[in-house]
Amino acid sequence: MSASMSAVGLDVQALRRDFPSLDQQVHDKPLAYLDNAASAQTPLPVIDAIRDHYLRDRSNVHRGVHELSQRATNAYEKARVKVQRFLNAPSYEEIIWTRGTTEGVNLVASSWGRANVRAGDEVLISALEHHSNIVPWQMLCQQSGATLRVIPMNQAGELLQDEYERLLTERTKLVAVNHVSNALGTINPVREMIAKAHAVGAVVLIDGAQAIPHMAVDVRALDADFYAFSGHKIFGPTGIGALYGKKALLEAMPPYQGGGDMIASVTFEKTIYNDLPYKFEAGTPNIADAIGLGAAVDYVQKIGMDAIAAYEAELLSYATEKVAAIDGVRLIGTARHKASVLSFEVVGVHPHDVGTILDREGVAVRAGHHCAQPVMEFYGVAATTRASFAFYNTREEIDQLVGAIGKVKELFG
Ligand code: C6P
Repeated sequence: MSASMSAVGLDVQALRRDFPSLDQQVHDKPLAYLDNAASAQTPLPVIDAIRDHYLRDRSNVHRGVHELSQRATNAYEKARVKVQRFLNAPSYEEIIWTRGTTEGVNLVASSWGRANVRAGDEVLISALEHHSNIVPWQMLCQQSGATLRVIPMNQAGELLQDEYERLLTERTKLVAVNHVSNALGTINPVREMIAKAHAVGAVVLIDGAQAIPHMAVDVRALDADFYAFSGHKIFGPTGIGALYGKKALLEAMPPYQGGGDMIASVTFEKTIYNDLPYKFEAGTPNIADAIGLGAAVDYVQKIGMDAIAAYEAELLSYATEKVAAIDGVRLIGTARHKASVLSFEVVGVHPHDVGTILDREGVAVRAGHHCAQPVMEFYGVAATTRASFAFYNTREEIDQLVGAIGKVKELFG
């Protein structure tokens, strides 16, 4: 085992060389990038895949008979199959390219929701949701006359499963919950939650934005009806993501948007829609970034999702112990099952001040409400400071974080 090998066998120093952006100074300090839950860094193979597309194959997809268009189409569709296999989805037809998790949720709320949700029905979300898994359902409920219900949580940030069971009734048409909370890091027991929802006939959407970079996701084993994620959280480009949906559901759903590529034929009298997945992909897609996301999926699979999860569990436990031991620091979110997120407050100091001082020490974190204002309200804070880890982070970077929090206390003590 080389000196840079972790206890679980990840050669972190070697992996870091794939991420040139990690190797820089910020305010004359070495960068400790601990804002991965917002956007992770991008490795060279992903950058190369995008570059290769622009250098060699740049053209539109599904439209040209010429060589460049054929090559671009092949690479683009190959990337879809990579995502399909990564999620263990039965068919490539069930993978729809989106701009990210937000668009995936909006697609389901607009298309499935408008076709299936009526006055008197209920949509069930949780107290842990990101705004993008709240607002589209609120909009749907306002339009349809349905009622939005919320699964409550405890002080640790765990959803109350008995309350969940109580809220599930024959009126529940859809359950939308995240796999991992972005504000607290709680891993929700989605497999069991999906089974319970199915028992009352409800359809389930899982917001996988924060789970996808940290653990193996198997949509078949979960029996998820819809699973949405974003490319930029899994070391891929921004502006691209994917939505998995069960074929039977997708086939029965009306299109989300109208335009080119989503049609089989158009006359002024009638349009026949294209087959899956293209029915949901109107207009020229984000070709280069879909290819980049395919490369990102290859990249993490090469490392191994289980190895990533094991290494990050070690890192989170080290960070939790170190940060919790600092006098005057309160951890926010202490669920038994957590992934890669450490939210905290330095008592008496505004998180924006904490974030700014940490930045001066080279430590990049997110300070704010994390687009999860109901979570902040639950804990009675306007915002938290959030450190979030990826497999390329190290114990030394966590020590740097701890030292920087010490600086905050020195300045505000
Ligand atoms: N959370 C964070 O710093 P988009 O913006 O569409 O890629 O992802 C939205 C989204 C949905 N669900 C969860 C659980 C998320 O964490 C996010 C994005 C970022 O926590 C940016 S707000």
